[in-house]
Amino acid sequence: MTCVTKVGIDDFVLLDEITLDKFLENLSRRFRAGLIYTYIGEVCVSVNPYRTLNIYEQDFINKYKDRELFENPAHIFAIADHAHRCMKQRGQDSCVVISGESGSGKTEASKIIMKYIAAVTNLAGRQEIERVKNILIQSNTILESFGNAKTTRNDNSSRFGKYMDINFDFKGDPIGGHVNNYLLEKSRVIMQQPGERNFHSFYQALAACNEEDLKRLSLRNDPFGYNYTKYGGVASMPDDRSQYRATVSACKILGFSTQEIETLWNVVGAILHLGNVTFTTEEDEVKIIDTNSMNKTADLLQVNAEELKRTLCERVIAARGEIMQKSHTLIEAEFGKNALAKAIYDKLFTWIVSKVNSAIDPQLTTNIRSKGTVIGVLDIYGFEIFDRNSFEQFCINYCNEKLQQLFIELVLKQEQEEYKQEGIEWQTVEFFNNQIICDLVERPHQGVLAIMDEACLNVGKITDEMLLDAMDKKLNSHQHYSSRQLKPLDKQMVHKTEFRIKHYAGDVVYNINGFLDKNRDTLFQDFKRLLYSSHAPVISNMWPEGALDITMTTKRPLTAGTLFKNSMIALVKTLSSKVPYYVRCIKPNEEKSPASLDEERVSHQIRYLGLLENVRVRRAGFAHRQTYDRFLKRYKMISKFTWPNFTAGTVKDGTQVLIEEKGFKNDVKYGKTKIFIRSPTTLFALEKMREDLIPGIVLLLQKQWRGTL
Ligand code: AD9
Ligand code: MG
Repeated sequence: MTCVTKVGIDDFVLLDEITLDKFLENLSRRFRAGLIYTYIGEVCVSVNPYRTLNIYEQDFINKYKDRELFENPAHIFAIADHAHRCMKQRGQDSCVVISGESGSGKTEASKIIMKYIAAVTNLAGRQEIERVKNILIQSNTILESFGNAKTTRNDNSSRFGKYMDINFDFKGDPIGGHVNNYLLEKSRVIMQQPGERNFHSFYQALAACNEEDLKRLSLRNDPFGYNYTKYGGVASMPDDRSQYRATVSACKILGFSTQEIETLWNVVGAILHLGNVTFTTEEDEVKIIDTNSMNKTADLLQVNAEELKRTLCERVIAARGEIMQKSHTLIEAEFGKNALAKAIYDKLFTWIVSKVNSAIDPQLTTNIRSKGTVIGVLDIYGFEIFDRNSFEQFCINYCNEKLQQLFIELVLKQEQEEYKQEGIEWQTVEFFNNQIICDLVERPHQGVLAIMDEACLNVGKITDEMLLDAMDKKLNSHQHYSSRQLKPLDKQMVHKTEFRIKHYAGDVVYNINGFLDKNRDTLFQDFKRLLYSSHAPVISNMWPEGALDITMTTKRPLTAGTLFKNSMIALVKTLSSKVPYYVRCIKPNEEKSPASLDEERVSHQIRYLGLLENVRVRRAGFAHRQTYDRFLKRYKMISKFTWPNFTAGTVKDGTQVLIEEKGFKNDVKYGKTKIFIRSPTTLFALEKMREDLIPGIVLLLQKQWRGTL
């Protein structure tokens, strides 16, 4: 086992001065020594080490199992153990919220937590539980292959948000789970920024399919030979081949049939071929230049090639009771093709998530009817700023605002409000509340999303530039929004097609081009009908809306922005209903280097994550609080004054008598309804006394019981 020497302090609450310099000094000293975890009370701050550390093996698991946070050096295992133990003991649902910017280590942290939970459960070795654990872990492999990609900020960047519930039975063993996925960045399917890649799955298919598979898919192992994989200028990565094998094996473990696995890769291949379809115009009609690619696409999607050709070049419209064919313009054809590629991939991803969910559905995997208790693990895409930021970054960054808001609500605000309510003397800690930015995005009628939705109602009449105008008019006076009137000396000038939002984590300039289309997110009905007609059941089932007849009118679907907003509001509601644990991830440098900690970048993160405020609230705060009633119920046996019952006063009086007898007077404060205990060691000592007495009490109760016989 790696010997962990003590470097710096394990909990920022113990800093002698709460300043940015001291915080940073402690963090970097520990980072250099390979100690990447440090607490703020029960919050775990984690710095991405960018190297493999030997701190996750079995000996470490043994060390952290069933231990209190403060008994061992800071580690994410301790947080996982705490969440699991509390869930088991108190029967309360909990969740681990992992946040931090892109590349800070959130996805790795979520996997470490899941592996720890898998390692400490099912000691009885029940077969069905082993199966569930295996599936939970293997699902990450598939979801990452299809939902992650190389960006300039992270080689394995999550391009979708993921919230996974793990269900436990009364013994604390996992019996199933459920994944909620949030907005996949599907524009990546058709275009990548320089230095970036499409989703891993495309390169895996090209690099690793054997000759026979490549022949079936009519593909060549050459990412630069396909438009959809060549734009970023980065082809294969060393892991593509092994990851392909891992993905296929994970699919098998999750119960995908051979046919389903084949369809999965067929769809990936079809999209690659579709990207190579090019158009020209002849006598005002759009024609396909490369019918070869088009035929291969049709083959792999198992749809009629003529029909595909037709839907790519024209569409059927119903006007005044008549059904007519209307040829696309060149731009429309290109747009339609790209929209089709994005939609197919998006549906494929949703289908994969649904397969994962049926494989781990607790009611299907085991015969247990109750869903038991739950630990949710949230791993979303981190805050990101690229050279060019679009609708997707806008959604991703809004999502991060929402999570920061939750952190503020639960950690900074509620804690302080509780002290006030309980009448505990308290020096208010000021912090930046980002609610104002959430409002800027989501306010009804006035927020960016509402303005966008209004513009989307006027199909064909409103352009992106007009949308920007409308936003300018409504939002110009907002402190966190700016567009046209920027000071000339401003470093980040915005142009006529851009607007800027001052996010909690930094200023981001968004390019408005494409916002309306991406928000509207429609696909020509002809394509839906075509895919519904596919002979591959998996594909056909993905497009039930294709069954609708051309003359049938459908309700206008909700926009992508509104759907995302609704899913974020639902997510926050879910998280708020559980006992939260936090992992706050920090990215040490931009070079993905294990050797350097860029002080400026790290200070920025400490500031915007509100970590100093977190320490301040925590420091003046208390490790534990409990209503007098529950406190007394739990510890009454350790004092002769309160055992078996305290009758000389209220539960508060009883608590006071007990605390004074045991000599903890100076470490507690008495609120109106709760006792507040400052240091964890006091709590630990109380627990220990209780534990030591329990065997005696059990014996006593047994004697009494026998006596009554
Ligand atoms: V993004 O918002 O999805 O773009 P994440 O998820 O925050 O981002 P990720 O977990 O993917 O970042 O970490 C980025 C890379 O850092 C990983 O691929 C690893 O190479 C590296 N990393 C992160 N955490 C650890 C760790 N605990 N040990 C070793 C790590 N390497
Ligand atoms: Mg990630």
